[in-house]
Amino acid sequence: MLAAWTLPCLSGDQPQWAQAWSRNMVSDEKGLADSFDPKTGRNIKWVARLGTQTHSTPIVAGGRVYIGTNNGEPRDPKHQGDRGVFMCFDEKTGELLWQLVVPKRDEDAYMDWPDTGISSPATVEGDRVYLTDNRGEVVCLDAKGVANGNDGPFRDEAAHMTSPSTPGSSPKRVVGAETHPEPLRPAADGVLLKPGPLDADILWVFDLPSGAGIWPHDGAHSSILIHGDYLYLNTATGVDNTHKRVRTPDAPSLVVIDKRTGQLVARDEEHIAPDIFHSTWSSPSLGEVNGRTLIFFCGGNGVVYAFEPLTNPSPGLRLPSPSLAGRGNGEGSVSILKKIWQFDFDPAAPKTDVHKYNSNRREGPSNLYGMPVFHRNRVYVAGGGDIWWGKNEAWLKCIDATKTGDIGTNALVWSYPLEKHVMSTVAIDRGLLFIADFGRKLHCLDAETGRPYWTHEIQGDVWASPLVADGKVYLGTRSGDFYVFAESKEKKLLSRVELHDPISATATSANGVLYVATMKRLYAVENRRK
Ligand SMILES: [Ca+2]
Ligand SMILES: [Ca+2]
Repeated sequence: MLAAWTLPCLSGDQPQWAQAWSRNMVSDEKGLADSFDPKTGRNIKWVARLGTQTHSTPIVAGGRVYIGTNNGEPRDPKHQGDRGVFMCFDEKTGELLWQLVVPKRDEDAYMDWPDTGISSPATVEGDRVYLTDNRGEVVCLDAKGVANGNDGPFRDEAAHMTSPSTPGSSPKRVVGAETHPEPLRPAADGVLLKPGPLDADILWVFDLPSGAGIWPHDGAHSSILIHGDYLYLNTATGVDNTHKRVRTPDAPSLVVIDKRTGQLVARDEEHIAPDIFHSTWSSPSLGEVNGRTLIFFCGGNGVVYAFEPLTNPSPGLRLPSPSLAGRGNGEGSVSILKKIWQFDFDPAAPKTDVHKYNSNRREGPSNLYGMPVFHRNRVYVAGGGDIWWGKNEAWLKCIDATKTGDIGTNALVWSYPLEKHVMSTVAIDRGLLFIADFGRKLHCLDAETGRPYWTHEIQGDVWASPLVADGKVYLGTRSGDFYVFAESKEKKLLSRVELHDPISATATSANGVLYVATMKRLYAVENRRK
């Protein structure tokens, strides 16, 4: 029975976003397609309907494909209206197996932006699926759903999926409104939706606003890193609805949660929050530097940090147990992450009163969206002015990860100016580095020196990261174009597929299949000529 419970992660699975845990956007998959055509079905294994906005990257594990989306095309008639949705498909057929449907935060639209759905990619280990949802809750789900029963300790799925808002009502979008994040209210009429076989089975929930004291802004985007028994994640804490005020100056930016219990066990104490220009959307990475394991993390203040990971407690040692109820962060009962170094990504930028540069496209602080990629004792970080509210300037920087303390220019190996704003994470393979920016350029550099080999003008803004797999570079853009380049020092465009709907997701490859998600569709692409 126990063996039947375990869903093994096959060697060709992709159970987390990018490589575990360097976050390098590369994959060892072989025999992938270099083009496909949804019109004729060429190289298409299956197509699944999503909602109408999909900003999450597909994750593949244990025979299932997971992706976050919205409820723009309801798959279950009982769930109507704007919701965060997280879908689980059968890897072979694309059949929808179950979905997590989460009501929106309706106290303030700026805490959970309308129609954006669940943007976070999942992280899967065995039969457990870890995810940050649109409400800023970290949830642990059963990969088998409720088909095998509603497992606990969490069994209140009915209340969790029932929205208190009346259908068709939209949350307040009032700049300056005095709101604060609130727990999910019970429905006014007291009637709860009834969980069915298509609904997710939640095992535990940790609410970041009430449990860790964060201020949700726009929507969480966290790719959870697992190290031993601990989940490391960025909290997506940010500014309020004015975009010029941080109301939770003591909020953590990086937290650690026990994967077994869903309890908060550690946090950073770097006082990052007051200087967060927008939000905290960059997920942590991990690497071994001269025999020492480090967690790398990009703060919303434009500073890159290295922390020592928590060591697993020996059996019998009691973990601190912060209160999950009420406000505050369980002060006194939560460990503080030990910092090894910090690197100011943009030393020339203003350091005080940063929010006065809101909407200034020429001058202001940097922030960081892409993940810090660890590769051969170096950390590669792309960042710069905020896409929506900040300066245009952006760079890719290569940092020496072997230093300690407040590491400045002496830790900077090289810096490469990007065209304009950047959300991508780098892909590094065979000495080549790929990244795309908002200047609508794909860049191929020498990873060692930062010297450019080539750039290519692409259609549309890039929210995704390039994926390098099988000697190819895959990249989708917000104009709905999907590009395939050769992984080569010489520029060679292999194909460009027009998918018409914008693409935010990074392509994923697993078990010989390439997954490409647009706003509305998930394509499983398979090379039929092999
Ligand atoms: Ca179950
Ligand atoms: Ca449950």
